[in-house]
Amino acid sequence: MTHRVFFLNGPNANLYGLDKHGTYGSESFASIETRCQHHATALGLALDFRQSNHEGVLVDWIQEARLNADAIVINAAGLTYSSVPILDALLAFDGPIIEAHMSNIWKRERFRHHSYVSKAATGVIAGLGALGYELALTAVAELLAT
Ligand code: DHK
Repeated sequence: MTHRVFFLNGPNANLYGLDKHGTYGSESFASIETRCQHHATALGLALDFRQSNHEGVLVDWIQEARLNADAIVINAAGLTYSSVPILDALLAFDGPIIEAHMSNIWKRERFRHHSYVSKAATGVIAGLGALGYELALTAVAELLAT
């Protein structure tokens, strides 16, 4: 059976590679998605990779995952530190949840040190850029296989 994974990306993730400070590296969001799709295929996962700048859309997708996904990888971006609605939606999901961040959020400003998403996450990966996204998919494949 092919496991289905929702990889949900929050506000401004579509700007990766375009940020003049280079916080998230030089790789474009489209290229990161391509990497993740290739890696998911190699792992035998069906990947649904999505991005929205809107909190309610992300909540709707997390609720949709209850019916249409076996696991969630989520980078809620700036909403990580504020969104109780995203936390509540994640808490209603039964499968593994990996919280992923491109940057090492604990090396950055204090306001990025408290994650609501972490309260629902099975595991957290941060600071490894797009490699971390691939590792998140590897983790999901392992967790779903056991
Ligand atoms: C991405 C963002 O857009 C920020 O708001 C977060 C996260 C960190 C990341 O590292 O992927 O603070």
